[in-house]
Amino acid sequence: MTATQDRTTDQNASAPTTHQGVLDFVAEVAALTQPDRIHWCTGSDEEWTELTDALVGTGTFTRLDPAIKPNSFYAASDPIDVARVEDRTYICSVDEKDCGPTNNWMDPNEMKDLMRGLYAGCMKGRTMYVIPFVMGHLEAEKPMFGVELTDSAYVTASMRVMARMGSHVLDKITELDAPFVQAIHSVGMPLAEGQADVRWPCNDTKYIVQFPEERAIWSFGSGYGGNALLGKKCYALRIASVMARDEGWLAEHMLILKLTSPQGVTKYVAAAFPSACGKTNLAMLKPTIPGWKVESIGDDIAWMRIGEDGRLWAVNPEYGFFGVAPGTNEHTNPHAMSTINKGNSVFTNVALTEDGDVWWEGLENPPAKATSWKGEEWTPESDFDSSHPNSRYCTPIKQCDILAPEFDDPRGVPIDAILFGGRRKTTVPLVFEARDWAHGTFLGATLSSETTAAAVGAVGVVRRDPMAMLPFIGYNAGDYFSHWINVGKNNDEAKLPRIFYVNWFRRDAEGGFLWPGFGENSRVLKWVVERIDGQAAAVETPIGRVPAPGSLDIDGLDLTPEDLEAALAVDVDEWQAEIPQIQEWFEKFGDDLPAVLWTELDGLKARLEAS
Ligand code: GTP
Ligand code: SPV
Ligand code: MN
Repeated sequence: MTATQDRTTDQNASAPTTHQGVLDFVAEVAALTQPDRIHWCTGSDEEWTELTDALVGTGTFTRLDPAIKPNSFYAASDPIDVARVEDRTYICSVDEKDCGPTNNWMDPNEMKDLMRGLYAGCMKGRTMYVIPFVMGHLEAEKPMFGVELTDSAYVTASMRVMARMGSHVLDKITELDAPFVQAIHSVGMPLAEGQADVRWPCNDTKYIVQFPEERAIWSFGSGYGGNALLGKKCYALRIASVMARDEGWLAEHMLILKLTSPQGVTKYVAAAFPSACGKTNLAMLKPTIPGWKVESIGDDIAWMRIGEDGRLWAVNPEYGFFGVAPGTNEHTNPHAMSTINKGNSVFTNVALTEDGDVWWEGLENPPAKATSWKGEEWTPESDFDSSHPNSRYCTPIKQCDILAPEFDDPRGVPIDAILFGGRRKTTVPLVFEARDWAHGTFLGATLSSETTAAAVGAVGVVRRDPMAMLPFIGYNAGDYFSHWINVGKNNDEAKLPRIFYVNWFRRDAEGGFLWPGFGENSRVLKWVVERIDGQAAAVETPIGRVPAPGSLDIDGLDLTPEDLEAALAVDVDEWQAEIPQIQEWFEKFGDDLPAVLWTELDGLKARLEAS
């Protein structure tokens, strides 16, 4: 039996599964989209070679010099397909109210009619890849399966890096007769007989649609990561957040790291920062303070459940890093550099150098000449960037030399601290601590950040991005806040993580960063764990507890006392100005906003007035 079938043959007879749900799903989607061939992915090395060879053949991939980056590839997208498309992303719950005021909604039947029209014959001339995958561990108590059907070899290759996938997963789905998330993806560019393909097929019309009740995902028109690798944002955040609401756990846009002190004390930290606001960099941080060690567990998504011991246990459901390239270098993120330098990676929308390597803004040693992501000749003197600001590397997590062994533990790790944070030029201090879980939930619910190139649209505009989940909450955000509040209410708070808020991005009057960031953020992590262990002092302010003078370790740091003070300052006037914005934000949710959050806002108002 070969893994690739002609669609006209009896599909089910030669399919590598007897799982009726999978067979029906594949047959139905094939009948609608009419691919020329169906390929059941095995996940083998041979398959990877075939896929990447084919992608090189069509010009989608350029092979990098194996002596520099073995088994690695360069891709440049269509300039209309570079980031997540939030205005084209829908939560099609049966009841509009369940989608809430922060998501786009359409009646699920109406959406399906519309999308069936787009899907009809959309895979003609192409291969439909069947990707059986599992988010999280295959040995989890309840493995979280999915099957993505896609007509993109680029997506298939990327999914192999980002998720556990292949024959062993399909076998497990079959053996357990397990339910799975149905995920359909098409680039939306059928090929007529004899029509040559383009390097980056996509469609001007894009839809990224979640059907939460059915646990189904329909994506059309884009080949870009978050829109097309459906295990990631669509499943592990949007659909999983709905499952988490129903089953009492949390699916969050968070990194997970392990921090070990010079005394050998280990803590686990999860942190939610909006897209392109520093999760990957913090997850792989190389501490500048002597004796401290960071190991990575995840850089983008955390699934967290209350364990039998009452603590909050987190796993990273992914298998790779899909990281922002620009700004990554040997100083800012040496561990990311060594991970990608081991090869087996895909680079999208960066620059291609003449010696068969990749380059991007912020990387050391700019080449004298390169091809920009748009295919133009680029030199260091060019007045345009070589790489798109949301260009990405896609690389196996197993190659990370500081991967914590706990990554392979299906139970995950018990979280000691949760950090919320965003990009704010003003107002928000470097770090402060919440008083309790409800206050921490308030900090998360009011998280604000300047928009980035990770989503199509304006960059640098301050918006509320609750828990860094604004684009990813698969249901009513008011209910999501209640869910967070209930996690605190229904459990022993003393065993739950302590909640902090950080801002690496505050600026001075000249526009420079007040805090050096990156490896120096280890100083903030140290303060956080010393707070948990009752060792570091804090002062109460109207917004929460900030480091007491002298409690933040700045030994050896080239930072003036004035800059440190400015980085930590709580300016009452700036915070007063936030109040009406938070008020307006909360009003969006009407009765769905948990009353405790209004109480928290009243408390903040009163404390600011009294100060
Ligand atoms: P997504 O993958 O989009 O969810 O993003 P992320 O949160 O993982 O963001 P990432 O760590 O990739 O950082 C995005 C950008 O912020 C990169 O250009 C980094 O160089 C920059 N950055 C990260 N940490 C810091 C920091 O501590 N200080 C400053 N100034 N910039 C940072
Ligand atoms: C993000 O935008 O938050 C990402 C990149 O992590 S993507 O997977 O493309 O959404
Ligand atoms: Mn992300």
